[in-house]
Amino acid sequence: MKLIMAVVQDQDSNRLMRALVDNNFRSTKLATTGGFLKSGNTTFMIGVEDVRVNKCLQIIRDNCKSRDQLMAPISPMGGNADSYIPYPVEVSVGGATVFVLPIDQFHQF
Ligand code: 2BA
Ligand code: 2BA
Repeated sequence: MKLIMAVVQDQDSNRLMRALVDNNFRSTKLATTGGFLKSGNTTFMIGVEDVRVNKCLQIIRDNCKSRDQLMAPISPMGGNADSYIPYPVEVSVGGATVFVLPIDQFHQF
């Protein structure tokens, strides 16, 4: 068994969750925050049998889009002036950042 952890954009999360349910994958959705943009994103924890990992990855790929997002200028107020960015910067976010971890044990009590 593997644990798939997928960080996706909030806009894609409902569609992805529906697709996972439709394909009989069980998951848990967490509200998370990206360290760089400091804005909300969504992390899915999906425990899957080894033989279904590729199918799950395919579903994530099909349901998560990459988007450009503007990063607001960082105010120097109260902070280090070295980190001041005076203009908005466009960054490309997602589709999905996915980790596949081995599961040592899986219990449901
Ligand atoms: P939920 O996904 O909201 O599922 C709640 C309960 O609904 C499940 O209880 C199960 O009895 C039933 N259920 C879920 N998916 C089903 C399906 N495809 N067909 C039939 N019945 C289904 P639990 O199995 O005790 O799970 C409780 C919660 O634990 C789940 O909430 C989910 O958040 C998490 N979870 C369970 N298995 C998981 C897995 N493989 N990966 C990630 N999270 C899991
Ligand atoms: P954030 O950390 O808010 O990052 C959003 C986007 O900003 C990133 O998109 C990337 O394009 C850009 N970015 C992040 N750090 C950067 C840096 N040091 N310099 C320049 N640009 C940077 P994605 O790479 O698609 O990542 C989307 C979200 O996935 C991230 O949100 C973070 O929550 C998560 N993530 C990405 N890589 C991760 C990792 N190695 N470990 C844990 N979480 C990760």
